[in-house]
Amino acid sequence: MAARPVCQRNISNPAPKSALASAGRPTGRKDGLVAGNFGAGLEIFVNPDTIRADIEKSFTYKEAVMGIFTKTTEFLKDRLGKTRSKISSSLSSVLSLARDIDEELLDRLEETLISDDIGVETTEKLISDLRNAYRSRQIATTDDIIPFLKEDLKSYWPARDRRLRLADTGPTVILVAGVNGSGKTTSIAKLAYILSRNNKSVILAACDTFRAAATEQLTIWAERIGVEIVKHKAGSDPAAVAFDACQAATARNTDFLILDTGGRLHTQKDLMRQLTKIRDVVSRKIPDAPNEVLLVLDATTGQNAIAQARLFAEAIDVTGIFLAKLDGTARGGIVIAIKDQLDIPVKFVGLGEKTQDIAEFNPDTFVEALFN
Ligand SMILES: Nc1nc2c(ncn2[C@@H]2O[C@H](COP(=O)(O)OP(=O)(O)OP(=O)(O)O)[C@@H](O)[C@H]2O)c(=O)[nH]1
Ligand SMILES: [Mg+2]
Repeated sequence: MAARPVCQRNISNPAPKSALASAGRPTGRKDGLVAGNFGAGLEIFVNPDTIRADIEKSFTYKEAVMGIFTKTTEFLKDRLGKTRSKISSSLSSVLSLARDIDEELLDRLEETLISDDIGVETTEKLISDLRNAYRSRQIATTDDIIPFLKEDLKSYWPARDRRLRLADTGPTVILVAGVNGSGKTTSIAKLAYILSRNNKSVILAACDTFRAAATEQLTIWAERIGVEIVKHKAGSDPAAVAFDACQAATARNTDFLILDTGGRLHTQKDLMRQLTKIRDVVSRKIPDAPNEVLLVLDATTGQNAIAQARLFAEAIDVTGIFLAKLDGTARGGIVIAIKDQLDIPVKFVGLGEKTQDIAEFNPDTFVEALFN
């Protein structure tokens, strides 16, 4: 069996933070141990160094979890090749014709950025910033334009939480949703692969019982990756699968439970009803779960992906987007349009069909990879 990291216990066992919080009011010391008053006359002696070390480990753990999805700019450049060549060729064709920065050039740049799927609102903001920078002599020539756009774009994503939300105690539950074919099952396999290769225990739940092949597909991934799967017969109640999976994850102190869901039902209403039913079962079984509701969007569908996100967000509290298939499209600018139009952070991007082809979304690396 693979060695478990020392910090493992912080997700499986009661959080050290809450231990310290409940030990809250120190009531005395004995042999170097601090006594905490737990109320009702109950006093427990704990070693403060152990608690402190535990807390430090828990922070390290949380940071380590996101670090494992990091990819280099070179990797992203390679996978975003289609978008990159579209953006760079359209920008260079506009810039190569211009000698000075003037209103005509700014108009042409605006058209180009919109056609690169960057979104109307963001483009207008970029152009206005560019105009102000020119007027204030922050930039002087057309050579300054791309470096300026890059820096301006990077600042466009606020430092809001793009990290995976982790449970303080017990399993971290990730509910994965999205329309059929968007890339849910493959994206789940990618998450499970990276997590399990980093010594986190993972259980997958096959809640897409509508299509028999869906459970089969997830089973194959689970076997390949070497993680457990909870599944029922085709046609059974997806909420019952979720129930059993929560039970298994809690009983086994699993680090992550990831639930795959159906993307197609008789009607859109049925689909949303099923999703909220699964979510309700999960939150009844595990406090604060699901910690993350990840919506998988297919980047190749452009604006349609944004319309889908709105529908899902109306039905369920979507906490993050997994933007799949960014490698297969020249429409990578959609990440910027998503920022424009939705109040949901892109947390992960899918960059190929293999389990390793996943990266956490990092604006700096992304912008560097998009603009040469
Ligand atoms: N190039 C590329 N292909 C991807 C990526 N993610 C998924 N795919 C492919 O997209 C297709 C659909 O992926 P699935 O994971 O089956 O999608 P799903 O949302 O689970 O589909 P349903 O279960 O039918 O709702 C498969 O052929 C995947 O290999 C990606 O990041 N890049
Ligand atoms: Mg699927």
